[in-house]
Amino acid sequence: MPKPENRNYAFTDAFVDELARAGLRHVCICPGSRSTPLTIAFARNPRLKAWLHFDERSASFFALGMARAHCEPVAVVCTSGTAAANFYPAVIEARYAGVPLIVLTADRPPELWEWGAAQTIDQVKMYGAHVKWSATMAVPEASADLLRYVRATAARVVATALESPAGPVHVDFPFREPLEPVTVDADLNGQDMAAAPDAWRGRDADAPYQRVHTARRACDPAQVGQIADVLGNVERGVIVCGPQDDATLPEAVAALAAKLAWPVLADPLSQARCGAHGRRLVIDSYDAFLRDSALAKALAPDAVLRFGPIPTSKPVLTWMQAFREKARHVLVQDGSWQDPAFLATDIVRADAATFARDLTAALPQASSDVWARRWTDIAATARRVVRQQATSGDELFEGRVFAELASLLPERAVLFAGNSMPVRDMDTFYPSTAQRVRFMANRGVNGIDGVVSTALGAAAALPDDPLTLVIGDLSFYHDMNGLLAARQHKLNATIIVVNNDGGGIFSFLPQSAYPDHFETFFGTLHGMTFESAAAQYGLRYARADSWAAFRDAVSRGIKSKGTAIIEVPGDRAKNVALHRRVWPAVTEALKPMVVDRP
Ligand SMILES: Cc1ncc(C[n+]2csc(CCOP(=O)(O)OP(=O)(O)O)c2C)c(N)n1
Ligand SMILES: [Mg+2]
Repeated sequence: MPKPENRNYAFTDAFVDELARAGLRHVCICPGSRSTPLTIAFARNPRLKAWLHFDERSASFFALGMARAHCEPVAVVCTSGTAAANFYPAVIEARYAGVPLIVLTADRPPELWEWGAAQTIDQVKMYGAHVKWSATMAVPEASADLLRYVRATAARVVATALESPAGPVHVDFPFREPLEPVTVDADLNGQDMAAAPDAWRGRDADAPYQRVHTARRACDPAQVGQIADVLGNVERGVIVCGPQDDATLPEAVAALAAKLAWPVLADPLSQARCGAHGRRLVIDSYDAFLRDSALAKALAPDAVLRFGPIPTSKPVLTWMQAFREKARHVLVQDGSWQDPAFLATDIVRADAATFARDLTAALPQASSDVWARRWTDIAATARRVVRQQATSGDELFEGRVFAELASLLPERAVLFAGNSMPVRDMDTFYPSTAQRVRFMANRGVNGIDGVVSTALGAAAALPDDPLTLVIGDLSFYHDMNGLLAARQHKLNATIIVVNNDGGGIFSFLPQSAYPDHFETFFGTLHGMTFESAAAQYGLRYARADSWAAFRDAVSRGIKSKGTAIIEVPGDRAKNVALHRRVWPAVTEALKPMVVDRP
């Protein structure tokens, strides 16, 4: 490391050096003056890639998308004032989705707080309970002791962000002037750098200042044995997998399901629905068939083993609630608590994949698979009917987007679903396939904000895996600023905007029965189309007026370099009717399969 020019750079060079030693590879930087010591320290560190963004809200969601795609920390830097407040929505999503985001805000020094200094707000613990740790740094001094504190803080920031449950960490940096890298001899006078090389240059051989050894939580064998005793005797059990990003979980769950002979209700976002792992017991069409009350009753479980958050599908939750009195409900969750309906009778605080493997080893092989076969037979019929319903005729039915994508996406695709209807339609209409597809969405707090940026961050993180985003028009509009990153960073992505001219989801809700206010405040007709938005950001554009045009545009989008926007015109009222046509067709087809519980 070169000698720092002044006390600010002694701090920031050491901090950034230590973040890199702890494994940080990417930082998103927004322009500003007060943040100059951080910006320049990041820009000149050869081990880090800096991504420039103009808009802090988009920058922080982009960083969130990168962190989520890589399952590793990503940093984001801004100046003081409202710039830092623009990070807030992404910080909240990171907190609830368990994403390791490192938020670095520059600040005025304490003597200027609350004295009318420009661009100065209270940044001490400004993200409240939404970060795992918030540190306000000491004002920089160039001494060995303070640099050891800086290095240890950086190590702690990375470890804290990653420790389960992963999440955001905030560090506020008050800087006095000069902010630029001008040499100030007096700052470094009296310092014998050779006497404290660990502080000034970091530990030898690129070793981190502090290596943090964090264990994955596991249950002890006696606890695993107890749960194996309970579940091993149950025939009518199900495994339910909610949204999660651990790529090793699907295989572990497949082995566990095979041992128990239980079906696996796999949310696409659990990563267990599609892929090369064993999918024999994976149930994909539950959202359609658990709506049928006769069938739901006939399939009442005696035990539920649930991994992670509640799945997207409302019918699954309703079904679990309906039989809560009778079913032992084991919830495996590491870190956060994921039980909004208070269903759990047993809670396992352990890493999910580790526990799944330990439990598999402790269980005897189930003797019968009659129960599991019932589920897989029902699912196969339901899947066929759902597909038939979605793809018959040539209306531009929103759910069909996902049925079509299942045949269009290549191996190693990334499919990002916007909140509102896209994430729900993905659950209902994307079948289980052998293709490895990484499913993503911002399901921490289900915001329709920042979705374009999060998806583009994931595209930046995974440049070899073609990314497709399906997003509603309001959500797309909300983060059009985020499109700049696609051009600026030459990202490859296919963005499918389902433009039903407003909030389509509200037509499914009871508010739709109040016509005096519905269209104005919930339907929110806006009349926009997005060809000119694509032009503004220099992106390719296609309007899909037919399914043939859709397939053609998506295939071209996936194969071509750059980012394409494909607009699919929707009709909110028709969309509700088409969705509501699917469920009775499924019920009708499954009637012969309803066998009452003996
Ligand atoms: C930041 C934020 N604001 C408001 C909401 C409430 N909300 C949920 S869905 C929705 C409508 C979304 O419309 P669109 O993106 O077009 O999707 P569609 O419902 O048409 O599928 C709104 C406003 C939210 N989830 N997040
Ligand atoms: Mg819409």
